[in-house]
Amino acid sequence: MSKINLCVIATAKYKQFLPQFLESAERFFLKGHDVHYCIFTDFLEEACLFVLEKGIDREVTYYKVEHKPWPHATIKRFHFFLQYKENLPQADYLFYCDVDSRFVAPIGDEILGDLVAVQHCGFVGERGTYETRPQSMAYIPSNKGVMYFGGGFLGGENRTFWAACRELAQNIDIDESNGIIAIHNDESHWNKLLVDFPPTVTLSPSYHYPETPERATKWDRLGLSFEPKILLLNKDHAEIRNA
Ligand code: UD2
Repeated sequence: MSKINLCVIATAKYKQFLPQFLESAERFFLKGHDVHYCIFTDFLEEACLFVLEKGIDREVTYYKVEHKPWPHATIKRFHFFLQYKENLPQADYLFYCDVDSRFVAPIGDEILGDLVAVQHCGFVGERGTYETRPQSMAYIPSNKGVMYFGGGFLGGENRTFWAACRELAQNIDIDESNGIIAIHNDESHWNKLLVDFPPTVTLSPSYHYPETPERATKWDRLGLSFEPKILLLNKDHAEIRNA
């Protein structure tokens, strides 16, 4: 049995996803392992109530972070983790998952590895939309990069996870000091890191599966099909980010 920290960020309107996220993690995420939910949120009391109401059995710890307009909550994710590194439970592996996700089938030992990434559902068979501006630390030249990874689920073994967080936070800070935000925020930096340090575990789009599988039409054309394991929930981007 391994000790696992599952990190999730839920600020402002995204808190509405927390109950279903935790409920589904209880049912499907690494059953048989010692999983601790680490919730980064801007409103501790409200978040705690959600959990009490839903009767989550596994350990939960809350870490207070400031909410700022989009894309702060996502692009600062590695900063949030590092800010509380010493307060997080000791773990063998750490994972991050978007809160607007739902685990819909058993997620097991296949996700345990040194550096874990998931292939983006929308870019199967394509190179994806990397950052193309050389001024950005997330820049990937046209002769590099073969697969596009989603930012919605990532993780790794303790030391590797923290080394990656430090590298990513530093690169995001450098961009910020140069007035640059990478095209897909944290996801662009994550993809750049994976060009330099390829993942040891590459998860299929089963772990990045759109709730409305329109994007999956490409899969049909390629003769591919995947079973959903992590569902990416539909949302009204403009409405939910308006906080
Ligand atoms: C993609 C990635 C996401 C991130 C983002 C970068 C997937 C499934 N998702 O999704 O991980 O890399 O692109 O642009 O690959 N959040 C809050 N409060 C807010 C806003 C965001 O808590 O006000 C958190 C929340 O956990 C959310 C996550 O940040 O799930 C990412 O935001 P998103 O889901 O809106 O990002 P999206 O759909 O662009």
